[in-house]
Amino acid sequence: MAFDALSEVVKTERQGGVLVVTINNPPVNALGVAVRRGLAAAMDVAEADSAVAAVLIVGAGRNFIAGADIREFGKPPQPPSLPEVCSRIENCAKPVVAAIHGAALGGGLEVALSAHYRLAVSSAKLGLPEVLLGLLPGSGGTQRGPRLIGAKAALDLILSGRHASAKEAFALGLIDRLGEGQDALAEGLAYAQELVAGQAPVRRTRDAAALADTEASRAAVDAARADTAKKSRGLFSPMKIIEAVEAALALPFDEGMALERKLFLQCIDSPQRAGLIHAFFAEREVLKAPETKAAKPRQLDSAGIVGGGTMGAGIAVAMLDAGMPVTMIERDEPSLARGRAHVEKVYDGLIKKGRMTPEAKAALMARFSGAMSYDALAQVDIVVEAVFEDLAVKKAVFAELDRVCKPGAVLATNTSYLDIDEIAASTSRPGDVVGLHFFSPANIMKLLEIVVPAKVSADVVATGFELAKKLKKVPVRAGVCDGFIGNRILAVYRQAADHMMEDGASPYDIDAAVRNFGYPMGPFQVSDLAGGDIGWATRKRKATTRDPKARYVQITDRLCERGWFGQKTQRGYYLYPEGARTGQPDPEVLAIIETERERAGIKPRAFTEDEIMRRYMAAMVNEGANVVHQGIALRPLDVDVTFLYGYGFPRHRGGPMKYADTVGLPQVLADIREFAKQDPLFWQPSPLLVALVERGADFASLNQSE
Ligand code: T1G
Repeated sequence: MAFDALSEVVKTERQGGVLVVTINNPPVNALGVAVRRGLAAAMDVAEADSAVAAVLIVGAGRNFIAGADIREFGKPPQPPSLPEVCSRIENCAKPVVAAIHGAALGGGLEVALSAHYRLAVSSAKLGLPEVLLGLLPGSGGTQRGPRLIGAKAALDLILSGRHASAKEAFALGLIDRLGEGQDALAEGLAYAQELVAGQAPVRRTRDAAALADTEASRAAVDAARADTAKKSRGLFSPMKIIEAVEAALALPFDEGMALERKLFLQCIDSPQRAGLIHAFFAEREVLKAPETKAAKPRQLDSAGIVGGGTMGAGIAVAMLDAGMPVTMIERDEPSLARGRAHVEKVYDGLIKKGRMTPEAKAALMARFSGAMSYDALAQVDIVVEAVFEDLAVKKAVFAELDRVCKPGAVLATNTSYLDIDEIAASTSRPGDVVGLHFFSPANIMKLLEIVVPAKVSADVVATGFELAKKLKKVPVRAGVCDGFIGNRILAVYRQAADHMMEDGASPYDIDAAVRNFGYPMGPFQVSDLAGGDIGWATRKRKATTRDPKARYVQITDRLCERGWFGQKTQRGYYLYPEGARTGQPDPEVLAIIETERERAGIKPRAFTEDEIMRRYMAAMVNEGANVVHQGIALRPLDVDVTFLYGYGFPRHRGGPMKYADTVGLPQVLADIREFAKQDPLFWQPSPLLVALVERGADFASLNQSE
């Protein structure tokens, strides 16, 4: 029987009495309009063909269906809608089987839920992750899901957005059959033929009865609402999800579907949806750097780390977790022992929490070795230097690496500030030197700035990206400048915060405003966590080159002079009695600020939360524009991903540059020009921002493929 193409992405073929409907819409079989039309047409074919006794829906390629086509959101909807396609499938007069492999996510799982029977191979992943995009399941997931698996299980899946394994899905009742092999088509066909032979009836999920225990269902909804109220930190869609699932308890199916649709469209209109979908695509676009397109990565089977301090040990853990053998170099035995202890401390902590066994730790540590001689690095594929942040010290390390490492080894530095071109130039192989800027704790923080010096070869940069993939990090390509992308922009908006503090805003009000904006912490809490001594050392290092005309707020220096570095000294901007992690406002700090204002001749004034955030974000966005303008970041989305994964920027706002587009660049520029009236030296509008406003464009216009 020849294939009958209902659309270029959906094909049908009758195999015996089963009509096999194959979705083939690379890369992930997203439910774009052509797929929706193809599926609806396939149901018509099935019903019209008397030789068809059952229908089997499968996906071609790596996945079943990864959901609605996210790129269609925000654009004018094209019929049929996915809810219509799902009810078409559910109302098919012949049994419909969904055979799942790879991902069945969002609308993909909703298509499967509208089928009458579901099978999944053991490697399949099933979930309703719409909440991660600021949405809710908009094609029956909130109505069919609870009816099939109960309110509690459905709310857990939908509110977490997590992917359930096929095994768990089977246990939940989300699927009826767990495939033995990995061939969904073969397993699905056998299952459909078995159903036909057994004259299995059409079984609509809308009629499933897992909500029968109304008391338990009610309790699940109430518990989820209470928990979400505490945890959702201003997110829009979680409460809409609960409202939709609650409707499944109380309303007839069709009315529940209508309410789900209404709530779904409210989520579509929320700016959080735009921010979260931007983040989804941006974290995939950052992988597409000129070097990753132009070159293949080098071998990456073994690694060396120079330096066993906090960063060196964290990087070693990340590499051990990724399955790599790691050799750590330290200058002497005690330092090496300290380095090993830092690494072991991470795993001992996991064992204590019951998240690792001593055997697993032993297996990991078996791939860890330490040495004092650089000769131990002669055969490794990549070395990451993580020693004290001093140029002379780093050059000495690279001279040793240049002497011992094999040809083709990648020589990386974890410097956060120093000039990598100068470090590279100190070796005979500058083409092999690259910056790999990890963030502390390096085994936890996802961001990895891949810093590209002038002479580096493309395959070395591509190797940096490959390492990021191996370590499950999010890589962002950055050019060489003081602070690269993240720390350079941080330095500027941190200054803006200091200016506001000296002008009258309390550091505690500034932190509160930043938290209300969606950050986990404000700038003064962050500096207390990181330790004020690091910033102090940087300010002292820069004192000789600082522009004497530039405003310099000395308040933090006053605290550092007293040894108040933050959590590690039980006080900084906040007091941390008995090592508490949450600080208390400190009246002595407020007194010091008062004194500094008098010394600087400043009459304090009031700041509203709105003004605090406009200044804070204007400083961040303006410097972000400079970083893009100077080619340090490839696109505005690279700045966004840097701040989402390295600086706690609230994901639902999409990143600073996306946020600026949401506010409108003319407004941001107007704010900067307003602020420049008091301080024209600090508030110099970025030429890129001015140019974009003049041509009526936004930052998104520079994110090509978006
Ligand atoms: N729509 C459009 N493009 C998508 C897509 C989607 N749903 N999913 C992935 N892509 C693109 C992605 O941008 C990338 O493109 C390529 O596919 C490979 O993806 C009505 C409202 C499925 C687990 O949230 O989680 O259904 O960069 O690099 O690592 O209720 O993609 O190559 O150009 O991630 O193998 C709900 C999102 C949608 C799932 C595969 N679904 N996708 O991971 O590949 S909302 C999701 C994923 C919805 C309904 C609602 C992952 C994956 P490019 P990749 P991967």
